[in-house]
Amino acid sequence: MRTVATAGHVDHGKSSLVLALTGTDPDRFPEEKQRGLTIDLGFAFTKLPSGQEVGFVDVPGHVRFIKNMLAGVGAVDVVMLVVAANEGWMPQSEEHLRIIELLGVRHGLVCLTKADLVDEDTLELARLELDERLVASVLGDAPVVVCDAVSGRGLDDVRAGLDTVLATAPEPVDRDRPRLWVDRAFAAKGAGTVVTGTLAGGSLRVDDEVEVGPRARWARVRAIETAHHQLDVAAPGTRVALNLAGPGIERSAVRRGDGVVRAGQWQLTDVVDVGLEPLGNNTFRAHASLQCYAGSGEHPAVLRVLDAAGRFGRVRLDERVPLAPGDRLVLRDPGERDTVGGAEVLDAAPSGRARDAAPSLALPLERRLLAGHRWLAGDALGPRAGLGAAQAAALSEALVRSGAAVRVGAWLVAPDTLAALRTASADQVRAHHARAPLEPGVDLATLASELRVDADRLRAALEEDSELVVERGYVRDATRRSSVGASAEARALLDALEKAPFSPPEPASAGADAALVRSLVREGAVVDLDGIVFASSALDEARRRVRAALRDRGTVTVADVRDLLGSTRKYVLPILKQLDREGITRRRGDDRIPGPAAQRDG
Ligand SMILES: Nc1nc2c(ncn2[C@@H]2O[C@H](COP(=O)(O)OP(=O)(O)OP(=O)(O)O)[C@@H](O)[C@H]2O)c(=O)[nH]1
Ligand SMILES: [Mg+2]
Repeated sequence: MRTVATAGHVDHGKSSLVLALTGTDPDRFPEEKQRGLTIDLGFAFTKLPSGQEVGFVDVPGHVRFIKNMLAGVGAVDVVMLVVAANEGWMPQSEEHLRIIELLGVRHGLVCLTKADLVDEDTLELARLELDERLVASVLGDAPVVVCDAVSGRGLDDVRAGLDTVLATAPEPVDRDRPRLWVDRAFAAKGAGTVVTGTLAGGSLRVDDEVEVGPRARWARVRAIETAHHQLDVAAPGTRVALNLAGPGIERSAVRRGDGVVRAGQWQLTDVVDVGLEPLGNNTFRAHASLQCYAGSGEHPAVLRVLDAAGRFGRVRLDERVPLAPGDRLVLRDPGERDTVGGAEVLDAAPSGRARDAAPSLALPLERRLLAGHRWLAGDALGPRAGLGAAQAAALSEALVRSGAAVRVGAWLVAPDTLAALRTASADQVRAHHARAPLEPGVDLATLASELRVDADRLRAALEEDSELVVERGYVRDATRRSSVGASAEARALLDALEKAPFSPPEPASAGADAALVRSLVREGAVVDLDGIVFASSALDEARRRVRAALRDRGTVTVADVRDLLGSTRKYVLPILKQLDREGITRRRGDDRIPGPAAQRDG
């Protein structure tokens, strides 16, 4: 199935044509029927002579309801522009055509209707005017059909024309990234919440898990319906009604303008960087409050122009919607009630400052993303680039192969970014080694915060760096000897020693050989006192306790120290001899009194 939206000035006969073609009156509401005026979108289906199924989205022509018109054309790629022969080209004929162009619609059929109301000369004049209006537009080559909905004149030509246009227009794109902009949401009796819209970008199937933005609720597609029959799979381009099931998917939580996307595939965003396309002689003010139309939604938005030439802008929306590069927005001035222009999304989640953004926005998509973000998580590439998984994988391959990006852990990084980070890290680490030669290196988290990068990225960046080594949370120069204390054997010995600090086991009984003990002594993790190996922390603790006792009592015996440490003479004697050497204690007969270093740091 394909979907076609109507367009054209109020009262020009759009709904009448849809009714004549489908047998369904798209004006659903009593007020619409009463006033003979379309207020909100209407929907109808038919089968064309070729067998092609087509769904119509019938839009209102009145300028007051342009918001609803925009909601209807946001996801279609073919239009039927309707102009009444008796009135000719009117303001919303023009505005609708411009909107269609801004949205990137390239295909359509033009119907010159109400032909029964004019004579042949007037009809001919109307045709000429139409040609003039259309020639430089996207509908310059579109077939023009003369018709009227009263006598049925030309209706077969309209059907044939639609067939031709749909056959020439490219199939709706399928990137395996379905998105449905909700144009209606209602509670169906016994079925929960139903949303309708024109599916684009990929297929959806029953049981798919979807997110319903902006509130990013999770839901399951319970059923899909189109033209009153059930589908298991809906292809892009189809008008569908989705029955959604899930916690929090009550009717009130879903509105027109929401996006339904496959879970995890899209960037829900309320800030986008765009390329600006002012309409005619319009210009965008440097700072402007505008109405922004994205998909089927209308959003109060603030536009900030990013460059002197007015080519780029940053748009802040009132809420988060699923957007990707290539999406087109329409910007209207709520005060002037006028379409100022359009915008193409270039970056759906800009991370840098607005005033720095313009240069990278001028680049083609792949380079733009890297230039704008420096680091791109592999699984974010699809949402950021607006690509399905397979295409995103191919893009990341191509970026790496061309040298535009380097794979670092789970990220793609611009080579100059990586090089700069490594250089800055090396500088900091060497400075640290010079300052603190006994320390194993710089703490990774500290280094990361100094370099303003997150620790995971830094770790990944340094993993394959030949100059630096990350070990036990420290970054050190690769040319410095690795710390023995990091080994499992060393850890086992230290654990055993620390468990019984003042009556430590023989290192051999903890599985440590003499070489390991020597290395640990060199690193300062253990001390060897007359052949007995203690953890350095044990000696520190003994020092502390003996000092404290000397302060209290002025003198201590070997037996006192033995009790102080809960140990035996065998271990206490070597400790006291060490304290004598350090000048903390001094022998006097059988006692120990404070040595010259007793009060230092005590
Ligand atoms: N004589 C004649 N009248 C027509 C024709 N098509 C529509 N009309 C009448 O024109 C009026 C407007 O027709 P609609 O189809 O409602 O026009 P519309 O473009 O849908 O109007 P909006 O949705 O409000 O923009 C109605 O009174 C129709 O009966 C036609 O081909 N010939
Ligand atoms: Mg109508």
